[in-house]
Amino acid sequence: MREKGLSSEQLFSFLLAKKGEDLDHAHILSSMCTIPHPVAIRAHMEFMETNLGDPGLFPGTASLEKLLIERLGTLLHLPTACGYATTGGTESNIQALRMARQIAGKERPNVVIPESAHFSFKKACDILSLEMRTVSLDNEYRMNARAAEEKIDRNTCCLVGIAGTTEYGMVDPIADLAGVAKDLDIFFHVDAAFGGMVLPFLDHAPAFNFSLPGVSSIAIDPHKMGMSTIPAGVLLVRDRDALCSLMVDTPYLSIKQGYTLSGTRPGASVAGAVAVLEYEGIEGFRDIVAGCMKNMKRLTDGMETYGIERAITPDVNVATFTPVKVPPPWIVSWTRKGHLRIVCMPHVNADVVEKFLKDIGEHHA
Ligand code: 0PR
Repeated sequence: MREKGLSSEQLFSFLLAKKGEDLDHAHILSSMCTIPHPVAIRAHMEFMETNLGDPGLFPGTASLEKLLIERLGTLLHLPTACGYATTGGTESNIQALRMARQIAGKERPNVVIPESAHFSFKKACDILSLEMRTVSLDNEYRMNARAAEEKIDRNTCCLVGIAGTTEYGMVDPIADLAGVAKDLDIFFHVDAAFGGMVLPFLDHAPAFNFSLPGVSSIAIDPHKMGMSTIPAGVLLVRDRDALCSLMVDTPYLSIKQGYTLSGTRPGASVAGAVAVLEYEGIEGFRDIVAGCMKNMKRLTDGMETYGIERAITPDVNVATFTPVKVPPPWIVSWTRKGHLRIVCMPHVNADVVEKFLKDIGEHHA
């Protein structure tokens, strides 16, 4: 540390210069995060000092977390769902697998997950010493329920399905998988970290939520399509006993037991997440999601007029294409199979799409 501190002027000129080195969202087409909603930013600022790790000190903020769980549980067809606000999909997925492992109590537990699963499952399996069994995908990048069933044995503690895959935006056949899990009495976790805030607002979305009796838990992230501030994830659980299998004693806190992974936890981004839900409502989110889908369609049509074909027609707003050179300053990403990937987040608006298409047109010709 410095012996003598900086003046606030020096300090902020240093900090803002660093911020200036960051890339501009106007050209970021690769991210599953977006510019936070103005009400999320305002709410976040109001709740800076709150710590949900000691909720007895912040009962008002804690009740906002409860409201967040209730709102998202209701959105996913289980108003009585329990759960808590995590730091994002990674923590939700780790905790879901931890729950499944606790409940099953197997000596050599394994989990069955699709090849398309986010790398957070690899982390979860490493931490929890779980054998990870991956199921290959069909030609539409979805996991087949029969193929998943073949990998399940008496040591399987969890089956995982993805509702909105990171790379291709596909939804696994969640209803079929839920049926398999129900028949075999296996914990079934749905990773809807991305798709959870998209699918409920689409007209013809595949089933993926708690309306399917076999679904045990769902990860859904306000800091992705929920337009909240980072970090804001949510883990929703059907059965309170399952969640309570994660309980540890927290003797000197205002609550005597806790099931969260983090200790100190931000209330600010929880307030941010609630703010967006309350401000936009179902109507607002329908418009936001419809806008993203419309922009993705325009992008896809535009690319195809240049002969750049889509890799697949996605279920949510993740567009993928046959590879093509992309000029700077555009930031895109590439799937493991080498497809060009563009996530049509709210900041990738109609204007951005037109500018991108114009640049691609000039370079591709
Ligand atoms: N599950 C799914 C389906 C995901 O897509 C992601 C992240 C996670 C879980 C993990 O969520 P957290 O990152 O919140 O723990 N998907 C993006 C990815 O890894 C996250 C991301 C966001 C990446 C913004 C880049 C970026 O700029 O690709």
